[in-house]
Amino acid sequence: MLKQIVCTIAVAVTLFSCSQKSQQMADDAFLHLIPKPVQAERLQGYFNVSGRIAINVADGNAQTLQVADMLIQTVKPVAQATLTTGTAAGFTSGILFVTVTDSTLGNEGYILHVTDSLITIKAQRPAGFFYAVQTIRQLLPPEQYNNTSHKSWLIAACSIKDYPLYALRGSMLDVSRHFFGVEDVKKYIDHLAAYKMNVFHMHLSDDQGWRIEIKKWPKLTEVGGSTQVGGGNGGFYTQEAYKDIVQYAAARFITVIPEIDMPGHTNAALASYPELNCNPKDSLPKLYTGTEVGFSSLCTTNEKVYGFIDDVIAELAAITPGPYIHIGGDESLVTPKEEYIKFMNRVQPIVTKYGKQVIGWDEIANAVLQPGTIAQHWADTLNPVKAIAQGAKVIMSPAKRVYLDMQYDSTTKLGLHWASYIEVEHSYSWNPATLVKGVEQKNIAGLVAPLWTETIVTRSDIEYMLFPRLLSYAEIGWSPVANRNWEEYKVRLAHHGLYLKAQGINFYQSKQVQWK
Ligand code: TNX
Repeated sequence: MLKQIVCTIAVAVTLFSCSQKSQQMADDAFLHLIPKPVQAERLQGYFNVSGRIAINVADGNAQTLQVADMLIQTVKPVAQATLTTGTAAGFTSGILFVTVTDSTLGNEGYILHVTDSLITIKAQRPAGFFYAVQTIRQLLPPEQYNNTSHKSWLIAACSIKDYPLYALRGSMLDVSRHFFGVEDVKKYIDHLAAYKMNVFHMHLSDDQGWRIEIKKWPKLTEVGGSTQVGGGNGGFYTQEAYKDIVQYAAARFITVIPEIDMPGHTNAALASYPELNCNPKDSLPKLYTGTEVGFSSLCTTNEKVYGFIDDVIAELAAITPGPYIHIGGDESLVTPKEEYIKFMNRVQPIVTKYGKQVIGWDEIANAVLQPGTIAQHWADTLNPVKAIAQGAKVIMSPAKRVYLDMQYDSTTKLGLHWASYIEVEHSYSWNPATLVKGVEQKNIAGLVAPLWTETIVTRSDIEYMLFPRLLSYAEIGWSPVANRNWEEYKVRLAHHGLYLKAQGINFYQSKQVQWK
């Protein structure tokens, strides 16, 4: 008898402390969202994620149904959710997706209202629902990623209204210096999506490797794709593999921006086809596996080169549903300046002819920019001003703040430091709209953080350079400047470390942050 009573008390105490712990986790989760929402208010109570949950997507939109399905998969360890469509009237318990008209939300904003019985998500467009679901994932406890022993999860009751500051938010992966397969690329895309980024820029060609199949010019990949920095086997994406990546990204509301770098950074192409060189009778340049930059150039005075570019852009445009094609244009140190300008003036219309908007690294501002061309600022602070003077918008990728290949400090083993060391605070504490004189918020299309891969070989290397700085860039791109403050951010980041750990992500445990 006594034993029974003791046992009952013990179970009761365990249950109580268990639920207290769950409540504490839900309270914490609400306080530590990244990127920080525009408005967030805590309400009383908790939504219990367990048992059976009804999910209703009122308008039955196909993309929104896919988003709802992602939520169903997320809660699977603790709850069985079933999906219905049709009228939301009388729906008082479960999860409700409602399409609304509210221009303050734009295409990507959402309203998330959580009570103890009902989660209501409102958005104008499917992307808004997707971002609400990313917020819900952060409101759930970290063990969603690695533990199925819990019987239920709690979400703190709250009211959130949220939408992005900049239209384009994302990251670039250099798949030329080292090649990364489709699975690694999809993982990269997952990371961007989790932090509400919507652009994945693929640096598909450089001196060390050509990575996208072009059917009319097969040697680009057969020869030009056969190696990489350090002399490994390289690799390339077939057009089918690329389409698979594009589709995977699109399901996560991410636009792929493919880049073919030209006229410089083209050794892999030059080594594949004699006619791209100015002296085709000379022996072909050798494949290059080093890390120097600025030594190669397509022959800009050779007509055949423009036919080649037309073929490449035609095939790339046909498999790229997004509105942009990036034509590089950086560090063409051996192309005479006048030739560079003529070249860029000639290549831009090839891109627009195939219905795409041009993006180029900031040097492109020295040419005559076509309407719609965007300059991506990385180093020279006069170039973005020249672009703006021509009516162009700028993507901000300043090397000294957002290059993910920059080392954290002098002890970092991976990466480079030519632009700066970038510790976590340095990655966070700046404002794209005040960094460069003459570049204001209205001139900025967005923020893209590049990961160059001269020294990056494995998925674990990628994670170490991305995390936690990617989160800084996600927040800078999304959250209002007035909501951002390093002292407060580093507390949120410390807590968020639990989520990174639960996912097994190899992240840099900066001493600037008191990790939980
Ligand atoms: C500069 S940024 C480059 C790349 C290098 C990178 C290394 C830019 C447009 N060009 O070719 O990989 O630095 O940090």
